[in-house]
Amino acid sequence: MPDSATPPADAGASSFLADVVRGLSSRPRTLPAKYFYDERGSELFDEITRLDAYYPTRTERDILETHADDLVDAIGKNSALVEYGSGSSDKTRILLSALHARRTLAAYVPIDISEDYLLATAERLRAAYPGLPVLPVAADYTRPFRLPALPPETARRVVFFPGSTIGNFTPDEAEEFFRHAKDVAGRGGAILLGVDQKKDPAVLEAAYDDPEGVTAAFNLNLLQRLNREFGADADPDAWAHEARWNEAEGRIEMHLRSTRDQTLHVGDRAFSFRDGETIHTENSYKYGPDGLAAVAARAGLRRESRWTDPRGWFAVELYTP
Ligand code: AVJ
Repeated sequence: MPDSATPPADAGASSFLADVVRGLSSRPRTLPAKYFYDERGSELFDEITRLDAYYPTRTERDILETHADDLVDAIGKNSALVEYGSGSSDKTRILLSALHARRTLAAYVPIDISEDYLLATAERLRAAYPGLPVLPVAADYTRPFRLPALPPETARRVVFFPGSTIGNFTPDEAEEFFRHAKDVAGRGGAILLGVDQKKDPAVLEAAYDDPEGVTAAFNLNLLQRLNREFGADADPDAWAHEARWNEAEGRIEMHLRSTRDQTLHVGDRAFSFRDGETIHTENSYKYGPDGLAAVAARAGLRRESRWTDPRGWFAVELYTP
């Protein structure tokens, strides 16, 4: 992934529209989950992480807090922590506090697509951790990007990918992700990530279809985003949120189900939907205890350590080349 290709300034918007047209033209119809996160979507996701039903964020935080000392040891001395999709760096503060207390971190490199938010967060972190080099990179980490120059004392790079975002990838895509992350980490480096675990489907379905309706609003926001950005004419009342556990694939799927026959106009395109037809908007893969390690092994990575909560609902895992 690290490379020099610089996309043109409007590449973001035009590839979004191209992805939308491609996804709505294909069968089954799909929209890529990465487009959930405009400003409204990011707010809704923040709200999701505070829901009673949505256990992953809270559980991962508990794991990081409980095992902070072990994690600091595993990350090692003079590491540069490179976080993919850092957002508010909220959970990372648990690690940063533990690492900074021992003055053992060489640099923190948050990577995020939303530049304003990233730079504001970087400023707050510099204030919270005086002396820590915070080196933000505004980029889509699924595209080529370049790492900034790291302080000379940097001994290794540790890629941090929390939140079970890896669950949005199919196992093949996750393998591909591991190959790229392995390149970024380099020899002597490591990958530290959070991965949600298989559990009672009732717990999973509740986490993705909360009684408060926040996840439904998050899913529907994708259509409203098309209305805002491309003048589409989606009627939010004509679409229903759906979360299903797909046992065969080991994933929670989110869909938007058309509640009537209708035509959706996006730009100069028209897409017809029958009553009950769905747009598949997200996969959230859940792994068994050794499931992700098997995927990583295909990318030439070895699992060094694994930390989990008492119920085994979520895991934080460390991989090395
Ligand atoms: C941010 C991809 C980890 O899959 O749990 C939350 C996104 N979707 N509720 C997840 C999400 C619906 C979340 N990830």
